[in-house]
Amino acid sequence: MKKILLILLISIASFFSASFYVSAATVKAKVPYSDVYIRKGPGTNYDYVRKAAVNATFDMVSNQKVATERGCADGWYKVYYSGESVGYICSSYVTLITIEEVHDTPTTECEKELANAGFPKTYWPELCALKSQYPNWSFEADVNGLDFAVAVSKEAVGKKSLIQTSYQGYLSTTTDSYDYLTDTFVVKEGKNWYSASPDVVAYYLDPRNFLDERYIFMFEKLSFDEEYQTVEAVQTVLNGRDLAPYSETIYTASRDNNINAIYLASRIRQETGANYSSYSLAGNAVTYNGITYDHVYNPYNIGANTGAHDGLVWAVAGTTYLRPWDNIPNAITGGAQVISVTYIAKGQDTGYFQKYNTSSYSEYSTYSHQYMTNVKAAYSEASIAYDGYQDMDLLKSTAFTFVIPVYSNMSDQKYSLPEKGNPNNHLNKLTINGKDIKGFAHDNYEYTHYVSSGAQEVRVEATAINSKATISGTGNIKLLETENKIEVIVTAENKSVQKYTIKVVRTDGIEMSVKDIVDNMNVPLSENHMLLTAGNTVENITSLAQKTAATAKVSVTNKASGNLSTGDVVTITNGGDTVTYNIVIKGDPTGDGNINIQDLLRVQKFILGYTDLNGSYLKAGDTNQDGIVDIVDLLRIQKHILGYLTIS
Ligand SMILES: [Ca+2]
Ligand SMILES: [Ca+2]
Repeated sequence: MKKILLILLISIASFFSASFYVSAATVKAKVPYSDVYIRKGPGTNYDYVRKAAVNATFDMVSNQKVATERGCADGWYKVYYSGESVGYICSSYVTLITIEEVHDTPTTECEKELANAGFPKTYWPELCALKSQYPNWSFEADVNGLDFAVAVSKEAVGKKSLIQTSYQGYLSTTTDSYDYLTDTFVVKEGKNWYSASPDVVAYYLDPRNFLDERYIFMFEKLSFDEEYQTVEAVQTVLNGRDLAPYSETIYTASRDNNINAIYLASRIRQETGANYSSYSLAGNAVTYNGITYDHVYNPYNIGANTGAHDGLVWAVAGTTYLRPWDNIPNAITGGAQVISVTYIAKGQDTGYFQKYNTSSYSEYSTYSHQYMTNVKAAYSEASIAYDGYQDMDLLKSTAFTFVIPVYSNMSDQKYSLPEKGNPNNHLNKLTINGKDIKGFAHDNYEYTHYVSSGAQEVRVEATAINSKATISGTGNIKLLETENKIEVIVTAENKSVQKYTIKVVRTDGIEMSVKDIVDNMNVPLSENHMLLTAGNTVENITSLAQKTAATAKVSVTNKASGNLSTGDVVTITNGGDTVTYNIVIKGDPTGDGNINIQDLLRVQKFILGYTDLNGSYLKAGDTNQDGIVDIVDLLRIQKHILGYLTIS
């Protein structure tokens, strides 16, 4: 669907400007359920293309239903997904929502109220929809003045925002969280808690993603209200759970500490399931300061910094808040005191603010003193509380107050969840003309490669670390310029892209350093020694160098031509660059260029301690380059002389 967004920008002088957005309302299909399929046609006889994410909204081809071919008697909606692709969703699972195109100037009473309260325009459509459905609800803006991008960066570091998920695209790829080379993520807590990616943090931090009747409860103001917070409501939240018999205790603790009772029960359910199978409720024994407590409980996991056991230690590590918590009622009531005194009374008086301390009236530093690390904790608790209210039929009748943060510099679009796939877009191999490119590293993205001025093409090949990543830009590539830029593009499963650039320079060689030339010659080096096999000559070393760089000059001390010997010194010059190498002919410790009986005797004497070998001559005696000259080298020289092997 093409929307026409007409933007008139009027600027009057340099200090005044105004903008107006004009557009019609659009209807979208929202899928508030899990496991709903988008299919290729209007019937269950068609394949599905994918599942819709819970609460995903889709642009509609038409808001008229299409008759079913099989299943879904109510008919199907034809929708756009992934941009322009078209699919069908069973209308039974769809709620039609009207999105008023955002405009700058409030027009309705509701918008005027919200604007006056400090809500920017991007909050209006959904809050007004809620207001019309639930007239008793009220919304307060907490305009915190925090830059949204800064808030994301502060909440996405270290262990502040953790997630359990099978979607690797949701995980952080910072160096302390992920190793591209091995494609492994670092467990930050427990068995499978990982750091969430900044995009995921942005999604959960953006209040506009949760302005629906279920998830808005993360912003519910958490003070006690006897009008609707009853023992029965607590029982509803804990229905079927082991702690249901403690509903009265939870209710009383809430009332006495001015905490929302339904929220308190939701917190217990979120942290422990409110079941004895939880480590924190099983009545495990804890020894602290030499004292053993046989049964310890912590239904809120307070102080569980690196795991549930820490919470049990905290539960006996002091006498405040009714500790030690060696029985469930004390643990329930003492924990309520902690939450009340240290969070709600200090300005973190919503589930959201307890997870993300961005409250402008918090007594603790922004981004610190956060109850949970789970990036979704407030979201999950909101869902539990909502179910409780709904089961008690309290949604319409109750005058809930929601305190919703407003950040500075939020984008006009809500921040959305990232792609789910693996994020690895790195290479583990990059070759040019069949050889590893010089200086290859998976995180080195720029290379220079020299070829002779007559070269017509190069062959570039690459493999990615993760098998689900795709690579483009490889193959036989024609060289049309002096400098040719080759871009190898790696696209990860999650669609993130990494570019590796190879500059291929056709040259007669004058720009090349001697080191580059020697690298291209493919001669093994050991520090400043060139390790050669017997039979190499001044001419062929010169020719090798000049094949890479025609301008290279090669000279050998006291030798104009012919066989090279151990002990020769070769000087290579190109442009202004000069490097000198010591020649080692492997198996020639005598330095005459041949491998013969003299070399055998020289090594034998060295092993027996009758003579010494140094520098190039010692390296020449170490025919297998294992760092020592020993009987193995002696035998290799012997076999070489006898023709059983060739030292190479
Ligand atoms: Ca020799
Ligand atoms: Ca050796």
